Amino acid sequence: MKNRDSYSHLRGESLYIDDLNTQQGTLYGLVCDAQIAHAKILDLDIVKAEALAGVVKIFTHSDVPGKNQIGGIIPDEPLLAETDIHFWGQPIAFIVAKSEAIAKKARALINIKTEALPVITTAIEAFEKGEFVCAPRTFKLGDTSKAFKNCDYIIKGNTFSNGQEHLYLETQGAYAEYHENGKIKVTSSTQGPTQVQKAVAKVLGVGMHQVEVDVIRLGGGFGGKEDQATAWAVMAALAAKTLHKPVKYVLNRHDDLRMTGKRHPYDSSFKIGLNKDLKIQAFEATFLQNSGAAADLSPAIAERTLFHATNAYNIKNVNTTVHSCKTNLPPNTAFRGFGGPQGMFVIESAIAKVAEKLNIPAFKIQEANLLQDNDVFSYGQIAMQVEAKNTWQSAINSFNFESNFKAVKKFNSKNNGVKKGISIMPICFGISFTNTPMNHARALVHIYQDGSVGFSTGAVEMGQGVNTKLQQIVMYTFGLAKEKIHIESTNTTRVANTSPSAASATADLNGKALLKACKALKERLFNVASKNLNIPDSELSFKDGKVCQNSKPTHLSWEVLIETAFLERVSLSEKAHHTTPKIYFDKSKEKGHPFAYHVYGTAISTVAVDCIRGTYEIESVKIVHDFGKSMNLNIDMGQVEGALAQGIGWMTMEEIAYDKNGRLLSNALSTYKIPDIYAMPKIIEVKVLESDGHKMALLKSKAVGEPPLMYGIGTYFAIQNAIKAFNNNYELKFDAPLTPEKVLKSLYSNAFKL
Ligand code: LUZ
Ligand code: MOS
Repeated sequence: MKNRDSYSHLRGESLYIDDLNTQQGTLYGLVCDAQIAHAKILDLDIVKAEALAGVVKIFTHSDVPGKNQIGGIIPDEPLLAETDIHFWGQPIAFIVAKSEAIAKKARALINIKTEALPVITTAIEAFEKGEFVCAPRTFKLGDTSKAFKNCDYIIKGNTFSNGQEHLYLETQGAYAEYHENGKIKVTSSTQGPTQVQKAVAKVLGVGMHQVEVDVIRLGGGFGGKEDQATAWAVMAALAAKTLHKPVKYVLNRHDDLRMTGKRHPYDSSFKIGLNKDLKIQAFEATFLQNSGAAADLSPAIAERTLFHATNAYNIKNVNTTVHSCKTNLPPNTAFRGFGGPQGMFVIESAIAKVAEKLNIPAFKIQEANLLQDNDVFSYGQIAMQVEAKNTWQSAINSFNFESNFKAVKKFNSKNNGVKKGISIMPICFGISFTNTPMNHARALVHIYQDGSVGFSTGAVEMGQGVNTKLQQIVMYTFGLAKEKIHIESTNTTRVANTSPSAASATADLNGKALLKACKALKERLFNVASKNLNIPDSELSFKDGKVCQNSKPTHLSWEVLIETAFLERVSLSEKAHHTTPKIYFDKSKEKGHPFAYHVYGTAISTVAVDCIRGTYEIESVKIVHDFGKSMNLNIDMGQVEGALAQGIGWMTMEEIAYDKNGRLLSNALSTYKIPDIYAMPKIIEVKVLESDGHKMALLKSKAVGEPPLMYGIGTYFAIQNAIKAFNNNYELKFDAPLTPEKVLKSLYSNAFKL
């Protein structure tokens, strides 16, 4: 089945916040944010701005009736600044006016006097000064000190991976309405409707039952709207509640880029020890996460870095620590992979460094250490149904790795102007929210008396295709065509207390709840059919709108069955609740079984570097991916390709830059380069691993949203290998993104030493 939204997307009919028909009297919001990264607020003068014709009210922290607090994990983030400013772009006041243009004029009239304080922009500096948003975490397995004593080779190194801008096509935004009895309805572009509801209630000082949050769909989220859609929705709600008017606030791109957090930059160091047989004996790493000015999701993201610090390798002695360092940048946040990619970049760098020292290709070390069944992760989970070697071997065979590797060598021996590089990138990604209590979901299904079906879940459609997969569940269970099924918007009054759509787990969690509700209805309807047809339940099924006996259609249609059930006063509605079984994690020991399962895969990347210009082309990325039993290969392939593009962007070209005062320099698409069609590999080939899937995945169709992003890490190392082929004096550096500027410098670094 095609993505159910593709038709309306193509015709421009899909609705986003900015497309909603605004009601008469709608007012427009705009944030006035800090133009300094760290300061004391001495005076906030809004008099002139508020006097401007068309300005209705300017809200500051003192207008908040409840708590001026939106921090999710840790309450350390005011909605509107009070006495201090902690990052450039921090919201200080919320202007509400009759038009966006008036609000913008008013913003220029607000006068803020500040006293500058010292600014920290890097994790290293924050670490040295002891500035953190939360306590460090350490995962340990075995005894690294002891293991290092017996290693034949020990290598140390440092790495840096930069942040990444989400660049969802739809910027952040919300539309808030005042309803009777003081109820507030917010339509929000959020991955987490319940988080928005909770924060609105807290800031307004009302119960969550007074707040309804509705989500139609998102024009992309990528993690950027897991936590950071909240502030704007809360501000719009605050204004709607106070003014009894509808209030709309959609950020323009500049404001969005400046005010929102991004993927966390990481400064890391590693120590790795191997024996002559290339088996990794010990691995230590320290991760300095640049958390920004408030915790946001940083503690959870830090944790996932540790979970993925050994990627798809079995290492028996591990000691990894992460520090969440407090800087004066916008609070960094969830981004596809959620700290996992940052962790995996470090172990891959460590392996590449060892390979350089031993003068062997990195794949020999990777291959010698791949994870197998019954290996133990550093966090105590025992690896089962491991597909690391299967995807690796399948990639090597299907894509003729050995002959391609030789061909690259041969090419390089004959060409000087262009050098090629090849690399292999295995992945292993844990599926489940690492915070066990978040792994639950609910669904609500109504069969209407004419036989049509409407359903709701807590899943948010953000382009990933979850609504299509959910619709498939209903189609399969009831044997109905898609036209018979309507999926409702995600709404907190229909499905409550939801976890955000995140962690690649949305289809698994919500789909399993939906399947359960549909199955309960199916059983009930089988009873009705069995009585009316005089056929045992066990012989019944639904197909093509008919009740079937032993798979052959009977005279009884779905519509007549539903009408009969209705007249017999059988309930045609059902809700269900799903929680992931078995998972747990004990933070006091940092051990447990946090993931339902893992997703595996292997990518082979080939690049060609222009050794005069430093530019490069990614010739191909060929992947064997572990989809399980994919329930929709069109959608899943789209996820793999999209994630790969995003991973390549992060590793090779997307360069976030702040100046030393904490001002974002890469503040537009002219200064922040994201991959376009020309940056994409000329060939992308994705092969499906033949496997059994996993019973904890929806219909054994494994989660697919985040894992393939990490294939992009392979291109970093392929480019390095090409540089090395040109300049044998080059020493590998781990400083992502590997932009053409950096490539050019590397091609000639130490090259002409006498
Ligand atoms: N969000 C979250 C996530 O709250 N917890 C997670 O474990 C997670 N993992 C990946 C992406 N988002
Ligand atoms: Mo996410 S990084 O799954 O919101």
